[in-house]
Amino acid sequence: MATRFEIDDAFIAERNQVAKGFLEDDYDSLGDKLGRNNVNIRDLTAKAQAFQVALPSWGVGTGGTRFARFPGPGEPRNIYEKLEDCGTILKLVRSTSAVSLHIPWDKPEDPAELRKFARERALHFDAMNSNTFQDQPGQKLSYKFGSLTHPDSGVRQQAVEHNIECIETGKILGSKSLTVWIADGGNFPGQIDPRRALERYLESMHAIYKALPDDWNVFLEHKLYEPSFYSTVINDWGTSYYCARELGAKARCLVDLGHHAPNVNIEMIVARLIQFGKLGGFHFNDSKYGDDDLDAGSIKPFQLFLIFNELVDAELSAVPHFDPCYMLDQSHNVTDPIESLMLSANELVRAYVQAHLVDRQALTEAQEECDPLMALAILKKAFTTDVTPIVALARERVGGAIDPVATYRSSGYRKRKAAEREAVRASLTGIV
Ligand code: RM4
Ligand code: MN
Ligand code: MN
Repeated sequence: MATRFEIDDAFIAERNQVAKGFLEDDYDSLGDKLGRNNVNIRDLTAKAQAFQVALPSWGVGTGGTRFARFPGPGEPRNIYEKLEDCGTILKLVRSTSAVSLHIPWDKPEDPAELRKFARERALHFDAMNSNTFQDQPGQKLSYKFGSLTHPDSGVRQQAVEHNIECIETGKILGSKSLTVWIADGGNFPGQIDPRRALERYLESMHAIYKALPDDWNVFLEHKLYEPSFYSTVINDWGTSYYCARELGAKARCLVDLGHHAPNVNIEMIVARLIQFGKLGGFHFNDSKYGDDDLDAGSIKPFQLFLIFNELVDAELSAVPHFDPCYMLDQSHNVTDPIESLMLSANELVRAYVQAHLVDRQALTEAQEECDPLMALAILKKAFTTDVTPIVALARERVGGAIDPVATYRSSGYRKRKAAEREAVRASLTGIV
C-alpha cells in the first residue's frame, strides 16, 4: 500500500503547546479543589489513562437511515482504510486501541495480514460481530424470516456456520469474543411462536458456544424491536440473561444503550447484570426515541454517568467476574465519523472519571439513613464537576491531543484522505 497521509506525533505536540499552559492552570486549580475533598487528581488522571473503548469498524464510514445516506469526502473504502482512520482516532485520543469488526462487512481476505497492519498502528481486535440480518451476494438461503431461530433448520445451520466462521477469523486476528445480535422476530402478531423461537435460538447458540475457545466469551445482545416491528426473539435483558445462564460461563449479556424502550432505567439493568455475574459488555451510543445510534453522551449525559456510577462501584468493590468490554456502536449520518468517535470516547472517559468522584461512603450513609435528597446531591456533585482538564491532560501526557477535534481539523486529514481515496459511489440507503 502506497504511503498515505498520517497525523504525526510532532504535529500533535506542536498543537498542544498552544493550549498546554492554560490547561495546566485549570488542572492545578481543579486539583486543589478536589484535594479539599481528599480526592487525589493524579489517581483520577491515571484512571482516565487506563480507560479504553473499542471502535466499531462500521462506525468510521458515514452511516445512513432507511431514507438516505449522504457519504462524506474521503470515506474509507475497505477495512485497511477503516483501520487507518481508527489509527488516527487512537493517535489523537489514546483511549481507543481496539477495533470491533463486523463480518462480512469487514471480512478480511487475509486475517493474519490485517492483524499485522493493525499492530503497526498500535491497534488490536475486540469482539467479532456476526451478521445474519442481511443476505449476502451468493448466499444459499435467505434470512428474510430469521436466522438462528428460522423455522427451516437449513437456515439455522447456515447462520450457526457463519458465527463459527467469525470465531475462526477472530482467532487469527487475536480477538477473544463474539457478539451475537439477531434480527429475528415478527412484524405481526402470530407470525412467530415466542417459545418455539427461543428454543431454536438456544439450540443454535449451543452449537456456536461449543465452537468457542476456552479463553473466549460470547456476548448476547438484546433489542426490543427493529427491523422487526412487533416482536423480537431476544427482546430484553431478562431473556438475554436467561439464555446466557443456559449456555454457560462463557456466555454473557451485552447492553446496547439504544436497545431499550424510552425511559427504561438502563443503569438498573447494568446493576442487575453485574450482580448476577453476567455483564459482558456494552455498545455505547445515545438515543432519543429508539436505536438512534447517536453519539455517546449527546442526549442523556446524566444517564451515561449513572451507568458509569454502577460500573465504577463494581470496579471499586472488586465484584467477581466483572470485566466488561466497552465498545461504541454508532451511526454517523451528519457528522465526520472520526470527529464523532473522538468526542464519544471523550464523553465515556468523562463519565468514568466523574463516577470516580462519587463519595461512596457518604452515599452509603445517605442510603442507610433514608436520606434521598442527600443521596441525589452526592451523585449530582460528582456529575456537575467539570473534569475536562483531567481528561485532556490524561490524553496529552501519553501523546494525545488536548483538543482532538481542533487538532484533527487543522491537520487537514479529511481533505488529504478525500484526495487519496477516490469517492465511493453514493449508495441510496444506509444500513446502520
Ligand atoms: C444492531 C445492533 C448490532 C449492530 C447492528 C448494525 O441494531 O446494534 O450491534 O451490529 O445494529
Ligand atoms: Mn449494537
Ligand atoms: Mn443497534
